[in-house]
This record gives sequence, C-alpha cells and structure tokens, in this order.
Amino acid sequence: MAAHNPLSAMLVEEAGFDGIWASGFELSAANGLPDVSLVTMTEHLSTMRAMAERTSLPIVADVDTGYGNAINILHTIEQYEGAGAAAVVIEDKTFPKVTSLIAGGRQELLRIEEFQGKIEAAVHARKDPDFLIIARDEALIAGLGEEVALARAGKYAAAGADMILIHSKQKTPDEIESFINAWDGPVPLVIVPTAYPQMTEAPAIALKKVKMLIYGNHAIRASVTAMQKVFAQIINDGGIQNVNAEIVPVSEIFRLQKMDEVRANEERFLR
Ligand code: SPV
Ligand code: MG
Repeated sequence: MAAHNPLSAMLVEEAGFDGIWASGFELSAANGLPDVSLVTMTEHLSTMRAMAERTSLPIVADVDTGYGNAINILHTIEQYEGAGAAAVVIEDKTFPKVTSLIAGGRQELLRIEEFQGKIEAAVHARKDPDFLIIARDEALIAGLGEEVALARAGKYAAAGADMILIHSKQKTPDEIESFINAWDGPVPLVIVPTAYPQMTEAPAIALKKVKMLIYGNHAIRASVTAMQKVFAQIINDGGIQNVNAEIVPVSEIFRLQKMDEVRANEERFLR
C-alpha cells in the first residue's frame, strides 16, 4: 500500500498490509506538486528514511527514473539501501518523467541499452543480494504495444532485474492479462492495478507470474476524500460542532504518537 509520510506508513502497517510503497506520485501530491520529476532525490529519500524509522514493513521505494543516468544510479542505490529500503523500482522513461496514468501524457522511453546499463549499475551497487532491483517497463503506458513491452521486459531481466513491474492504464485488465500470459521470462511480475481495479489479488495470483500488487495512490486519495468532506462540513456548519463523529478523537492521534511512552519516560527520567 502506498504511503507519503511516516504516519501514513504506520497506518499501512497497522491495517495489515505486508509492504509499503514509497510512492513518488503520493509524495508529489502531498507537496502540492505534479508527479513530473519535481520532487528531488533528497526529499524522497528523507521521507523514505523517516518511514523506515517508524515502521517495520519492507519498503519498496519508487525512485522514478533513478535520478539520473547509470552513474547516478550507483549513488541512488547506495543511498536507498543504506536508508532502509527493501527494494527500488526504476522506470525506463527519460528524465524528466511524466506521471503514467494521465491521459495523453508525454511518455518517452529510454534506449533499451541505456536502461540495461542502469539496471546493471543498480545490481552492481547493492550490498545485500536480498535488496530487490525492480525494473519498470512503461511500454504499454507509452502505447508501444505488447510486443515491445515483452521485448523490453526480457532485456531488463537479462540485465539482472529481480522483478519486472509492468504498468498499464487501460480501464480493463485485458492488456495486463495478455502481457502476463505471454510473459515467459525468468523473473516474476509486479502490477499496479489502479486503472483496472477489477484485477483483485486472487485473480492476479491465479495468473501465477504476479508476485506483488502495488496499490499506488490510495493513501493520498483517502486523505483527500476525508479532508474535503470534513472541511466542507466545518465551513457549512460555521464551526466544528458536528464533525467529531466523522473523525478520530485526539486520543487516537496520541496513541499513534505513543504518548503513553512519553508519560512513562517522564516518570522514569524527569527529576
Ligand atoms: C506512484 O505511485 O508514484 C507510481 C504509480 O509510480 S503510478 O502513479 O500509477 O505511475
Ligand atoms: Mg511513481
């Protein structure tokens, strides 16, 4: 499940998900910005590190295009692995990228050889062999068709990617199902079913080759829904007298902040 700050990451963990997606889209939106390579590596990395400090779940870091070329990737991997990520997803777009789900987006892909070099650099740079390098194939997003998507995915696996994230913005699962069925490469697949939510976990797993589903933006969308609703009610009511039923009590925030520990520590250490 996506998260954009430590609190949302903590809620992901409490809800029972088994991993956190440190989403570039969510962090961009949380900063009031479009997801077009405006958030810097420093900003994303520090958010990711703060999430890792507050949760114990594995974090899959969305590093967009990797913040540069293969040389920059060497540094990116060192930094993200050092900050506690369990995996990175690197996408095969040119920098600056354009968010994938936008209709009519300008989607330019990197030369295959150059992206292979980036994946090879990422594999070379990791210290722990369990740190996953996930190559993100945007050929379907760019409208290049299944044949190109399969060819690119095969080359990325050959370059050493541990998994292939195949993204689609079709409103039905047909395109992704067809890719999954045609994929006979040596590594498993990751999907992001935002545009085709009919593809739930059971049918995705039944297709055998999918080993990870990413819910890409549901934390930020849930937050926006909640804030829009409650803010409108306060404006309409001319006060906060009716919203308590709609929102958690302050005590719930204290619980998440671990104020009980602060109390205990006060008793123990403050003299
Ligand atoms: C993100 O959440 O930042 C993603 C997924 O990369 S998507 O926005 O669907 O491209
Ligand atoms: Mg992203």
